Amino acid sequence: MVKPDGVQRALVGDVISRLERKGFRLAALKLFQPDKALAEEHYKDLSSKPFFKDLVDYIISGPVVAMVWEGAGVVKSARKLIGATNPLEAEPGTIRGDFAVQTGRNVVHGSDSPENGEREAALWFGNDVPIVDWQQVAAPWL
Ligand code: RTP
Repeated sequence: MVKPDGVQRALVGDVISRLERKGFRLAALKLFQPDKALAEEHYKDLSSKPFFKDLVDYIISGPVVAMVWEGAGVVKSARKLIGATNPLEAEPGTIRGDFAVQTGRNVVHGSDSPENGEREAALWFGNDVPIVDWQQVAAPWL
């Protein structure tokens, strides 16, 4: 997901481009304004954290871009491309390392397991996730 700060800063294209160039396949995409209930459910594992309210306020502060990406090892690899949670600790060359300075404004979210990816896709797109099943004709090994 491109978080509201990423959308406001016109970084959507760059985030998509990095995942595309790596060799992953975009399977679903949606720009929308999340509500509080959805943000709270998405981050429910963090509900006891002191920053939870600020996190939810941040996620609902504007439109986000939810995406489903497919490809071998995509969850682990996308987390590497995204970089550390604290952008000041994220390596240069990662999305957060290149574009952010605050943990509370770190541009993107990436699912931390395939299971959570499926849970989050159902949450953000609805149970019938509109996955487009297609092949990269120019690079069928992907
Ligand atoms: P995400 O879920 O957004 O991809 O981030 P993550 O796995 O790298 O980090 P996680 O621990 O799951 O935290 C989720 C988001 O909460 C905000 N956060 N703020 N100390 C803080 O103020 C703090 N810690 C985390 C960040 O926006 C983080 O991405």
